Amino acid sequence: MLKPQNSPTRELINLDGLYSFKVDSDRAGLRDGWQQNKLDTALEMGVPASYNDIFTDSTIRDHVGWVWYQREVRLPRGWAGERVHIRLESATHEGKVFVNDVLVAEHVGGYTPFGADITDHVTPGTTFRLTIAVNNELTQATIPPGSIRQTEDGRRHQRYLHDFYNYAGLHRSIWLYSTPSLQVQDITVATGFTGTTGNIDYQIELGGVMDGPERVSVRILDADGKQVAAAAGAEGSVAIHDVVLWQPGKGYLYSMVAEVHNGGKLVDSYTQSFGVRTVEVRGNQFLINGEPFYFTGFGMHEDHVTIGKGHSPAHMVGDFQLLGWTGANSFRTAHYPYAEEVMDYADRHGIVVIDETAAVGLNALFAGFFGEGGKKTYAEDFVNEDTAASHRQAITELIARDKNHPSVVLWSIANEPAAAEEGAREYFEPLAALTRKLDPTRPVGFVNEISGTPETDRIADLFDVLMLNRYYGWYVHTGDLALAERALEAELGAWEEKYGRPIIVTEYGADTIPGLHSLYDQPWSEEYQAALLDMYHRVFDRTAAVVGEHVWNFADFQTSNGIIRVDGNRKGAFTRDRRPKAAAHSLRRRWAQVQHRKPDGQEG
Ligand code: GCB
Repeated sequence: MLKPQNSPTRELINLDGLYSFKVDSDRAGLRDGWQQNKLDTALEMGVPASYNDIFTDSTIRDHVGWVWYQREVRLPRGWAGERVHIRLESATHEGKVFVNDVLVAEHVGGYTPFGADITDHVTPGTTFRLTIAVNNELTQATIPPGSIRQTEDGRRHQRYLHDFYNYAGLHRSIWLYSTPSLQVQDITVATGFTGTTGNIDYQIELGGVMDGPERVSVRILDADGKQVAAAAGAEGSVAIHDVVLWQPGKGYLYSMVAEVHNGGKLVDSYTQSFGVRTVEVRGNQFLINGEPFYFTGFGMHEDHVTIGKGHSPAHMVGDFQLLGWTGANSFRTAHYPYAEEVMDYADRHGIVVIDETAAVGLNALFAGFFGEGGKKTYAEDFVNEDTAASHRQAITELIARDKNHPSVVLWSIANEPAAAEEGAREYFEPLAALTRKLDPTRPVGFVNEISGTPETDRIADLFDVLMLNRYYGWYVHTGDLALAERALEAELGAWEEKYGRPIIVTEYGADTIPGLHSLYDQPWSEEYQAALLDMYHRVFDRTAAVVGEHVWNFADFQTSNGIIRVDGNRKGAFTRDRRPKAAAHSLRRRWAQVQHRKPDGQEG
């Protein structure tokens, strides 16, 4: 799935900004066809952003159901004869897009793009009414899953089994773009190298009306725009001599200009960037370009004050600066695909990414927090065939969007599913196979929680890498780092011995209130957070199979209301407004020694 772009044959208009906004409290909008008229509302809402923290009215923040966005859009006169498309980078969790009265696109899954060819519904040089309905409901059939209950006083309440606030709305950009009727629809690039020669296998998919004989060709440009290779055909291989590899800390990118000619005339042109690199798991090592790679960094969240999960270029650059400052060479897109701009930035700056689907909370253990102890995960009333279908869609859409990003070195197909329960293998075996089929070039993993021990886990062998979230010293052996250290070392040792595969500890950390200090091992203090991380690092340094450390979390983030969270999850090395806690400084000291390659453009 190609990101829209401007090119010699395509034009792109950004539709971000203010929209009329209406909350559908009575669930009347779809029934009454709100798209047919100007929305009856005085509210306005900025796009992109979550709407939840924008308004002072708590019924908007807590609303469960549809909200509606609307604006007028003028189509350029010059687009006559072109195909016109609309694309939403995301609508969390479900979106319906109307052009004037007509439903042109609908999509479930809050973190991946969708769109439609709207040519037949619009007229160049005139305006149309764009209406977008967005639903934040999570059910057994969605990824992530959730359930809706009626409160005693008749309100609808959304429950979910994940530890981040259910922010909703139009979190990412909206685009209007033109293409020729015969167009490049998809490009897949796979790279390798032998000695100093890069080998690029590519595949180009055309769409639209073919009036033959189309001629497809590619030109490869280096980072300075100089042509270094070329080939003809919609599928093939090209060699790049004296190749410059994409490396952690050095995000060197080439461009593949894919062109379609017909009768000597350029019909379509699309430029796909890519990096030449390899990824491989060998024994207990994770290799990038044939060299052992050690992950330093964080599980993150798209989460900021006011805008919630809204993408903001300035906030994004700020977060990458802080990653560089701590010496992080990588991060995990916990617990959903991030905005594609984030992946592009990581590509350009040589930051390594573990790319995760939104499959978080597939675990009855967490239902216990809501008084539903004893529930089974893989059962008709919870993770069932509908969940599996949405999960397949989530994996398919993630790979379709992110397959050409060199920064992505590993797919994480779920966070903390029930791995030790009956039914886990039957559920995950086909999903692991699907992921490998869709992308044979990258390793595949899932993120395991503590009830899946080396003895009880039923699915670890289906995956290439062990990704473990462990909270010894926090949820287990709280405040006792000595016992925590023993337990952690014993468990990591058991995984190492049983599987001989690389282990990335994808979460470890402690909630910490900035400014709370203690001489003792006191949970919530800044000293305790730093001491806990130090303890983990001692164990990692003694365990050969550990190839990565991702602290939970990069920054404090918002959660739903609950008595174990104080204004959100406070395990950040940075506060929610991105000030360093003591732990951020100690991570910076450690990672300066662990990794020597700094991301491009970052102050060391
Ligand atoms: C986890 C989850 C993460 C939570 C974290 C915590 O295991 O993967 O989403 O936020 O624990 O802090 O409890």
